[in-house]
Amino acid sequence: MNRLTTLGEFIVKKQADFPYAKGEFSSLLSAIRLAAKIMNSQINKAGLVDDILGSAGQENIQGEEQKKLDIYANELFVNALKARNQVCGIASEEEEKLIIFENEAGIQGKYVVLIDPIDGSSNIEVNVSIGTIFSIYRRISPEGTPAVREDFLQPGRQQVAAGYIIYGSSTMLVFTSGNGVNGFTYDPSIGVFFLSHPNMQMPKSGNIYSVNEGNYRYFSRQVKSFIEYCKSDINPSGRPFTGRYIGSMIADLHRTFLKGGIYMYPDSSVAPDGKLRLLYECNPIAFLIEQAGGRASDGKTLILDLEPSEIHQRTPFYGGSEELVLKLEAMLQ
Ligand code: P6P
Repeated sequence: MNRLTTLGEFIVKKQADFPYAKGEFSSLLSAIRLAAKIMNSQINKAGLVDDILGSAGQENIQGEEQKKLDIYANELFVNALKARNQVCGIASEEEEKLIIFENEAGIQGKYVVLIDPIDGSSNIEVNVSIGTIFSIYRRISPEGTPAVREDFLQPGRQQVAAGYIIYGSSTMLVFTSGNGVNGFTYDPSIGVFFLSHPNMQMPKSGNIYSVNEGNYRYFSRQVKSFIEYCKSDINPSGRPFTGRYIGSMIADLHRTFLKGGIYMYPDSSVAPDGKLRLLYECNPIAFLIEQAGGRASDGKTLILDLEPSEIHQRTPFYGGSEELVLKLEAMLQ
């Protein structure tokens, strides 16, 4: 049997590549790894465990109905990260306000983590892949003091690490710490993530476009033109692209990483800033896409260069194969 590398071994082996490699960072990643394993077990039996499935009967900051699993995942990741004393604060899609750790260990934490605990949660009941997205920055405020808003409002280019967990036909953890993207597949029989997708590379082009065409009538003329381009025979493939839209960003983007193409959540007349959140959805995904050789922008500016102003702000998002995102940007001019 070929020697498989576990996530733990990978972190140790690559320790020198990690920023500020004094072990805090690997401890932080191992907290995420632990929470991912627990989430995996809960999601895989969600249909059987009625206290996990279904609506929590309340809304999150986005005004979206919170699913019980959203709340469960939020508490799980927050507690797992808090327990490691490397984190001085957390921003979560499920929390209106920032979570600032003011205890002695918390104020010494060097990192802030921004997280979408369960993205695509509306798909829980229909057994479609869902995901967790995380983004990690080194704080800019002085250690020994409570984290402040500015620690969380750094441009995506400042991230020290980012990743996602996809709970699908298999559970995978895909992350970057600025030296390429690596994918680890979970073996639940022994509770270990194994390196299965080393050095993931985004195909430079592709023939899959991913957008909710139910919103077509609300898109700008230029976005409509690009969608028509994808459906025509004048694109480089000489034939209409394949349309694939799962409605779970992580599932759509994981396919894009492996097969190429473009995932789009445009601005529209009914959603002038689009729907996706900049800090804990678009920035981490854009970091991964750029590290894998792809491109992610809001149609004009690279996502990682946007200057955040609000924790829960939204942005139009176009990400995937560089050739297709460049073509879209040209058509949006
Ligand atoms: P729509 C899920 O809520 C999400 O944030 C992404 O995971 C997904 O791609 C998108 O929204 C789906 O939104 O408006 O197409 O249903």
